[in-house]
Amino acid sequence: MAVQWQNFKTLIRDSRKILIASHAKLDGDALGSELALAAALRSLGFFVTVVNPDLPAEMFRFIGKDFEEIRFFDGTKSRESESEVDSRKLLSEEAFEYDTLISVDTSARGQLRSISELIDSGRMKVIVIDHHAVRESLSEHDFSDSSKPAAGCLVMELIENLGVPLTLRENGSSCSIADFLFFAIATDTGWFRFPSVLPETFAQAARLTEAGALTSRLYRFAYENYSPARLKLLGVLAKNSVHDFGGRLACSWLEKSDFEQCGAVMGDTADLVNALLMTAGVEAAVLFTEVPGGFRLNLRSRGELNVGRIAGFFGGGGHKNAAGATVAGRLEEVRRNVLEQFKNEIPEF
Ligand SMILES: [Mn+2]
Repeated sequence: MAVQWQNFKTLIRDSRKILIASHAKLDGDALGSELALAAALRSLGFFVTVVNPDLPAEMFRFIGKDFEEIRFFDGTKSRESESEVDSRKLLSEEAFEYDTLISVDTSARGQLRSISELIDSGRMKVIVIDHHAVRESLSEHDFSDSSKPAAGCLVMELIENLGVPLTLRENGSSCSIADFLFFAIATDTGWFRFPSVLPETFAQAARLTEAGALTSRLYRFAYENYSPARLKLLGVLAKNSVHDFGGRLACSWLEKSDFEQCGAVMGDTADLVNALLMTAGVEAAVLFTEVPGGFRLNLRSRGELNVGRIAGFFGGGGHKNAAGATVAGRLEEVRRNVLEQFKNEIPEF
């Protein structure tokens, strides 16, 4: 059933100060949805602050002014040389001045970290806008729809319902609402190629493009932002790749010496595992990255193959198609154990 946005308007009629929050490890959907919603609600006269459990990745710096203004409530070091933020202090002294909290792209307490204390306090109205299939019930005011490929799709419906123009750009911001929403939807759908994409997703993308979203510029910021060191690391990953189970499983590894040779840092490995899915016939991929005492596993799969269970076996976690774990031991031993799990998990493999 379509989300009843009319009820949202009624809900916030008496709100004055609104917090917008999302999950830890912010992705493009979380960030784009938050910033679009914040701009829209501010244009309607609300006082709005975006808060998050941790820092957005550097790749999101292109959003400019808004990037600097995002607040953190989880005791993480705030950007650059600013001092450590005491989340509890902020939570008690400042956050409670807000009367409404809107959680976008998550309804999981664990993902909201200390922000969930605001919800549990019962001192503010809580509204959820999420698209994940598995959800906790954080609030009776839930505007979620798991048929949507991105939270940005829901936030866009809401903004259009509120009558705020998608072309709106706040003073000093480098992005319009259309840019934020396009970034949210495009990144959460792998630039419109995941099976979650619906005909209406393209219709939404068309409206955002009409509203002036800088689509190719956004693509560049999302995916063509490698450092030279990261590109070299990708080369090592490709060179080290091996295929097992008749080409259905691709593995590769990056050792400490590889990082030194490439001049790369741990953050340069983000999403590199996906490159292993590029070979024909591959159904799952594992990247082993050396960490002190062992290896970090990044697992990916397609379709029904559940790498989340494999990560779970090693004490990690994640989803069916994307998961991670850290395993102690030497590379050969860790790799052997992981292959063993693939054998157990998928007998027909
Ligand atoms: Mn999302």
